[in-house]
Amino acid sequence: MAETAEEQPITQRKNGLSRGVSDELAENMASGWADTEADLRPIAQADNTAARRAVLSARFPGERLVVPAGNLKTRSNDTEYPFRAATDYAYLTGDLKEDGVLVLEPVAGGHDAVLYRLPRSDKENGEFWLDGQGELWAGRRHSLTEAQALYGLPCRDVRTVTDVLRRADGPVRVVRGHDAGIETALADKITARTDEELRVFLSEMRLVKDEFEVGELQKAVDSTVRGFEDVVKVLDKAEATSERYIEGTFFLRARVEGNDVGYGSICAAGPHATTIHWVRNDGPVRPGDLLLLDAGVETHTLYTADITRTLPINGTFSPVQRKIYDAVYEAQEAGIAAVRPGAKYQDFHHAAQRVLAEKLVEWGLLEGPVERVLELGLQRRWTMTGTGHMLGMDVHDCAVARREAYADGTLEPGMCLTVEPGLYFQPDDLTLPEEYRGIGVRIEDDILVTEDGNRNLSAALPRTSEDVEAWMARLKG
Ligand SMILES: [Mn+2]
Repeated sequence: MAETAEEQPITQRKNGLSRGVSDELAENMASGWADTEADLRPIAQADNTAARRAVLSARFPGERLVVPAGNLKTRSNDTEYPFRAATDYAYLTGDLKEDGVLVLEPVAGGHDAVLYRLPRSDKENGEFWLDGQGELWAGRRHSLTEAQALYGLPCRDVRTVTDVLRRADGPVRVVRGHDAGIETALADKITARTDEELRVFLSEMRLVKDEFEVGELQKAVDSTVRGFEDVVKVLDKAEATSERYIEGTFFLRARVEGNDVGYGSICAAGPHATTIHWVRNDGPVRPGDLLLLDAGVETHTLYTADITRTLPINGTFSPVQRKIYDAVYEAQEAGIAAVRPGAKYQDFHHAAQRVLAEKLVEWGLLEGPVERVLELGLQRRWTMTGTGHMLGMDVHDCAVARREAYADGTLEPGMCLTVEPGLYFQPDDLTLPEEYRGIGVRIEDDILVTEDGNRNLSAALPRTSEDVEAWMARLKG
């Protein structure tokens, strides 16, 4: 609960600011500040978030639904990790600040949505300047009136929410994993099973993107395309330093045009490209090797791109690099062609895997026939991963959707997924001829399912080996 001057001074703040504060200074700091209340317009997606809340409301009539934003997490001592709002909370409100809680209160005919949020800092009791998270230190927050205008929701002080929820009767569900305080307050009213149903429903809601979301995904992709161009332009600087130069270059674009990167950038030069989740990015960048760059800008509304290109660092593929690259390209073409409304979700995976299995048999790395290879999954020693995943606010979006709705489901217009086949020949794989070892290739694009097929949102980046070389020559020239 809010502390007030009458109850108790703020003494246990981690920055120790309250030590040695005279009454005169306390009184001085409490006043003399201008009223800065602003008249704000609704966020661009206010109508979309309202429509999403209406869908959620219809699924759980008569039940109180609690969706927390999450809290700051300590990195060390008194510093915190950068905050990233919980996806479900951001999806339903558009708000991205810490400590918020969306509550859908059941009423006749649906729900009333209330957004609980931190208000402006209290200046009277010193919170404003004595608390390390007070506005004087951490920056101005929106007032509840401003937040109400922005998000189109009645806003209340979040420091009252646990009491409100504890006092309330009737069934309640909470999205778990983000706010331990809320879960503790509701401990005797919630069950893991019913809460999981809420989480699964929200994940499945996000399978089909609305028009606003598709626009944001395109923005994320467009920024990512520029980030890839930035990287090609500074490859010589990466050669002089390490993969970190590539990571830093892409990150600059992500921070300037978006909120952040949507996931840790994979900047994998040479044999590192065969490590699927290579995020250490501390290796050398050598001419003659390939660079596998898997990165995505996250927009200010938290939609992320997820794109991979595999580039010859010196600008030209060697014959064996080109052979492997062209095979992966052919597999990706087959995968993308299988993305259309009405297709089974797994069709694009099977289409891409078949091409790769054919190539591996053709090169003598696997014994045919191809049908037997596919049946036994023998190609997976070198294809390793699934061929893609849903994409949205989370890079692996809709991750808790039920199998029948996602992996065993059917594609619909508005779904967005990655198609990202690859071949990964480990440097220590003794079953391979030496010339293949240490080569990893992945090509990944972001594909929107449309009414009559699909649209490649990342088509602005070249994909064929010839187009990649021409594009690099132009940027480096
Ligand atoms: Mn991906």
